[in-house]
Amino acid sequence: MGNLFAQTAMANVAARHTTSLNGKWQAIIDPTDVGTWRQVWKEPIAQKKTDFFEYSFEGGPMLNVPGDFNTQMPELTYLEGTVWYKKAFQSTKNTGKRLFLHFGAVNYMATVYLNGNKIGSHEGGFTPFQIEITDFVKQGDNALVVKANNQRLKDGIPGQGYDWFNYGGITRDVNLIQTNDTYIDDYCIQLKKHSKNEVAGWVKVIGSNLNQNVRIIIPEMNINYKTKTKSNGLAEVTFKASCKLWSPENPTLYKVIIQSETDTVSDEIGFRSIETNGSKILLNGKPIFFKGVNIHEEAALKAAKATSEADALTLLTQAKELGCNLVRLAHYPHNEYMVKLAEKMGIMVWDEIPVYQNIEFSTPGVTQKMSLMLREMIKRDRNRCGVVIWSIANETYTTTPGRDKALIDLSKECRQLDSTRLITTVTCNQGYDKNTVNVWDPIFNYVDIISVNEYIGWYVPWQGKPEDTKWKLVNNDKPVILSEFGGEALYGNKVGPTDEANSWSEEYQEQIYKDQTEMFQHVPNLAGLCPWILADFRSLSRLQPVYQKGWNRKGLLSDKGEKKKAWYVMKKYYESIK
Ligand code: GCB
Repeated sequence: MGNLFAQTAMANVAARHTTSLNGKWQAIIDPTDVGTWRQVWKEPIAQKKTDFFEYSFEGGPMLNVPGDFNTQMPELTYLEGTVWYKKAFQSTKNTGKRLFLHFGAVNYMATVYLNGNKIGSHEGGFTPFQIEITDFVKQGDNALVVKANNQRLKDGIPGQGYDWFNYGGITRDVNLIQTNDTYIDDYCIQLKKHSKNEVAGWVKVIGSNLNQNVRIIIPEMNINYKTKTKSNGLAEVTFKASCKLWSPENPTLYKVIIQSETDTVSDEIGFRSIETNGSKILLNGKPIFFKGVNIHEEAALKAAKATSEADALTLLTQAKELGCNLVRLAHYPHNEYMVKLAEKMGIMVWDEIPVYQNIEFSTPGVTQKMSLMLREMIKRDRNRCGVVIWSIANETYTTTPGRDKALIDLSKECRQLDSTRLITTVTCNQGYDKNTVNVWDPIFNYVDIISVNEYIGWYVPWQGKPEDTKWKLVNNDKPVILSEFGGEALYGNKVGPTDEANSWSEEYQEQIYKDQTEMFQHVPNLAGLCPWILADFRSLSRLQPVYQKGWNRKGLLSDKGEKKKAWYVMKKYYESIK
């Protein structure tokens, strides 16, 4: 069946007619990927007495889906390679219906086989994809095999080096989705840019009946809006709506029913406006300061990939307790539970794709991957009013060939896909000239927010008194977010002089935060903060054998959820901002 690629997943899987394929899957552990030439997905059956096969799903280990494979068996801890997964499922052929396989995410490369045939593949560990199986599925028993490979690739996104744990496998939910022949693939229902009472969007149907009447029903607002698709299946949506605006204080969501003649999808949507005015960020027309925190998709206390709504609740409750009104979901799109729950809890979301540090921008195919990941993320989250920022990259370098053009093009594509949210890119290219921080990267001319990672007091020593630090900006007319700052400390560690970085002491980290809060007062255009990071997280690049032990210890919380001294500094600072 050749080199088939998966499709970008339809929006809002939770509202579809689904059958979950979560649970125990059979597995073949294949670190050297021999299964590819042995073609394990064919699952041959011995015909003669002399036949034998050196592989089988039967009698092998079982893995939980969703879940990373690394934390499910000790021998998989450091695996960056192939695991084959198998799930048998029953299906009934329904005339006039279509069937899709939907994966929330598989890290990093997924190759999917059904009943012995390859049906699709997908690259990228943090975004959903779907494969239509209407024509491949059999009445009765079906065998689904997925090759999940989390090998790091030079031309991957992210590339080979990154400071988080490379959790592999089928890390998010798997569902079968049944639709009618023509179904609602995607929609966008949100306030028009700069408006607080006008909805502007669209609905897209896919299938053989592209000419359809479409309705948007919002019972609580007494809205029953009618529109029609054009011959391309796209219906424009525009109507007045007097709604309670969504905000962290009042995270109002409305039930919104999107209905075509052949499909209905129900969502909970909030309405708010987000924009900048000079150096200010305005939510619903009023200046807002982003009290943020960085979070990795790692389950608190479990040292494993976060996979469930309960995991999301724990992380977001911690962020709330710190006083946050925003979470930066670093450095890749987190699972949908996280985004939806944040919105319900009144926490704004910064969504980001894993264009991280040393990306091979000029290697053929790389910019296409970036753009696909961006489209997959936006398609999944565009109806989440909680998402206020799309971030297209973290810590890229002007010296990397092709970087400027790639990011400029991506920022334009992002704006074209969604002109309502704020777009940013994060850099750490600033210069330090005595006590002046010089933010010079011209890439900021193409985005709405200047986001700077500075680790003054940790990677970069203070050059004078924190409050005397001066900042020079490449563009004075844009808001600034300090998107990362902090330092490492092992919770409870009492060894060594606390005024030395090498002590890994809470006191040293606490002092960094105290100095930082002094400096914040003097950062021009400061509109938000995201300390690095909510909690200690696993990272194989952290080799210090006594204090780090494979963990990045910059958490305000330990990996056990204990509050370090710096937590209280940051919390107090957020409390002081009204
Ligand atoms: C950074 C990166 C982040 C790292 C962090 C660190 O600048 O954006 O991914 O984990 O620094 O701890 O060094």
